Amino acid sequence: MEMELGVFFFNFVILVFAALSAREVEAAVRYYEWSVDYAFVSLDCVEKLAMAINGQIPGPRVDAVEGDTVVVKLTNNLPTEGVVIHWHGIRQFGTPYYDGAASASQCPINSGETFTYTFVVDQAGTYFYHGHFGMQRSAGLYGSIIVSLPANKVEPFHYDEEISLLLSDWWHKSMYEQELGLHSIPPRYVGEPQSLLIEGRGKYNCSLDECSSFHYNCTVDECSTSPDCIPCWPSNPECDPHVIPVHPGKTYRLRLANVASLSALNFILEGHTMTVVMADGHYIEPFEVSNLDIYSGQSYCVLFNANRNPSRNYWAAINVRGRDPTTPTGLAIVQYLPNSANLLPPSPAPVSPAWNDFAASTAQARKYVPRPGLHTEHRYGKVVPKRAAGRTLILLLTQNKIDGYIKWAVNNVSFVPPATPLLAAFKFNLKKISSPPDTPPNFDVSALPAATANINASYGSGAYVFKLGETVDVIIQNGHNLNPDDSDLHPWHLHGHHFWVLGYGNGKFDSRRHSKSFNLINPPLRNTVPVFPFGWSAIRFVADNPGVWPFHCHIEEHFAMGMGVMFAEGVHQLPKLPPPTLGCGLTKPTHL
Ligand SMILES: *[C@@H]1O[C@H](CO)[C@@H](O)[C@H](O)[C@H]1NC(C)=O
Ligand SMILES: *[C@@H]1O[C@H](CO)[C@@H](O)[C@H](O)[C@H]1NC(C)=O
Ligand SMILES: *[C@@H]1O[C@H](CO)[C@@H](O)[C@H](O)[C@H]1NC(C)=O
Ligand SMILES: *[C@@H]1O[C@H](CO)[C@@H](O)[C@H](O)[C@H]1NC(C)=O
Ligand SMILES: [Cu+2]
Repeated sequence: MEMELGVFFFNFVILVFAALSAREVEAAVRYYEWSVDYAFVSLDCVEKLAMAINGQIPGPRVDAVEGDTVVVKLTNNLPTEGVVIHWHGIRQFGTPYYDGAASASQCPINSGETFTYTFVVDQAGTYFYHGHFGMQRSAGLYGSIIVSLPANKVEPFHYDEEISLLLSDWWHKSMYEQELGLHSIPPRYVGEPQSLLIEGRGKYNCSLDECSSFHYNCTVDECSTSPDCIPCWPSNPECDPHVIPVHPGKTYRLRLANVASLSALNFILEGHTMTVVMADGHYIEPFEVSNLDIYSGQSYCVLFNANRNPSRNYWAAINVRGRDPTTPTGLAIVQYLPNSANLLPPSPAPVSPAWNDFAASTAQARKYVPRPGLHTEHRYGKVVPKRAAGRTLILLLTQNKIDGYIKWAVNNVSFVPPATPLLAAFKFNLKKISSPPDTPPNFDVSALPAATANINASYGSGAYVFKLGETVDVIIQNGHNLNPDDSDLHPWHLHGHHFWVLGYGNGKFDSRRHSKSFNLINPPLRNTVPVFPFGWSAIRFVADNPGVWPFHCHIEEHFAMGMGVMFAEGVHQLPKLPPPTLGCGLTKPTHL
């Protein structure tokens, strides 16, 4: 144990020193101690088993200033399972082993163990963290990371105060039932969420008692004497709507992030226009919206002025996009002070554009362009390489079967998380790691994607290996589900990088025709990009961050069913791995 602490301390000192010398501004250390536990929660009034950090869902908010070092000492108090936390949008330059992705960057933190994450937040913006082992994010393991500008820098827009909101979806079945259901024959899909949550609050109608298991006005005490009863109690303060107090006339910066398991969301601030100013931590040319699409894994900053009739309150609302919704609108209350928080807005729940209006969604996705001249002093401010990439991957997304199980596959390979974290496997050369195909087998531009006779795919746990500094283009090509007429929307997220979005298109990607349409003038930098049904999305990044970085669909269920790949870069320049990140699979001491 002493030895482990020594290693942590060593890394810690190096990091703070590096941050100081690079920026010549005093960087602080933000220290957190967290305990991960199971908890009975009633976020939408219906009680269920979930995972909480320090008893909270969302977990504690991480607040830091650009250049600070965040230290999170995490104790796993889950009695029977491991845990990891991923810091979504933080690139972990020099610390790939603290990225918090099971099977990629570290071994799961075992039950009863304490592990300390130490990393620099090098770019101001709105980020979040979440569980990245199995489907732990959908169990409630998530929270906000807010990185502010240091005192010597100013935002390129004005606001008086700021508010952060995590948006998500919620099921009454536990994560375990959901996961086992997906891995069953026939599959038991999780279905649409029962509720949508804003800052971990929703409101299920307790009278909708499909299976007579929970009852209106049934408290925990009453249920304890009735074995088939699940508490659902609408006046339970735990499921009171989240309240956003505002002062009339002031301008607010709203930090939004979608941490949903499944749902693409559309956010509305009733009666208020929003000006979008930041996407995934990058300043963008401001534009106004009345409703904002936000895909799982994405974050935005929007400004609004509390300039409406102050005698009433208003709804903040989220609706499902991209899937035929059966889930009611998720609602929070914008409280115009000094009105009471209990003053319900007099209007019905705000309505979003039709769930399948993909033309509207694509048009909004295309509106994001970077705000020029900002952040140029930083590593992330560098311009997009204009020359053709050294390596181009075309990743075809299909739904397949393996031994009768329904899976998602990328170029016919369905990802299975390996027991040995790939970072350690490369670092110590522990095993032969397979390379999945760069392009889909039998990819013919004249045919529709994945019109394959053989619906069977294969399992894989390999990685794409890139040379350090190589420019990489990835075309994510949507195919179809087992039903050939059906294609889902998939938000794709890359760890360790922010990538340039070069373009979106419908149908099949034709490199000769479509690469000419790439935006190489001012493509936006992001870490999560939607891939629309039967469409493609093209991204570019530079493989300049030695590590192993998951690139995957941010839908929890899809990644659990194999929809992801691993990118390994600079594998001969990997840093020393802290011993506490090891200990599983082939990294057991007997193998080293
Ligand atoms: C809740 O569901 C019941 C039964 O379907 C319905 O009568 C009632 O109007 C619903 N309440 C609300 C607030 O939607
Ligand atoms: C639930 O309890 C509240 C408070 O005791 C009561 O006002 C309400 O009528 C009850 N609703 C039902 C459907 O029993
Ligand atoms: C797919 O795999 C199943 C066994 O899991 C097998 O019965 C079937 O023949 C395979 N299909 C093809 C086209 O190979
Ligand atoms: C996909 O993988 C399966 C199982 O290994 C194989 O039978 C099939 O031919 C592959 N399909 C293509 C297009 O390579
Ligand atoms: Cu997906």
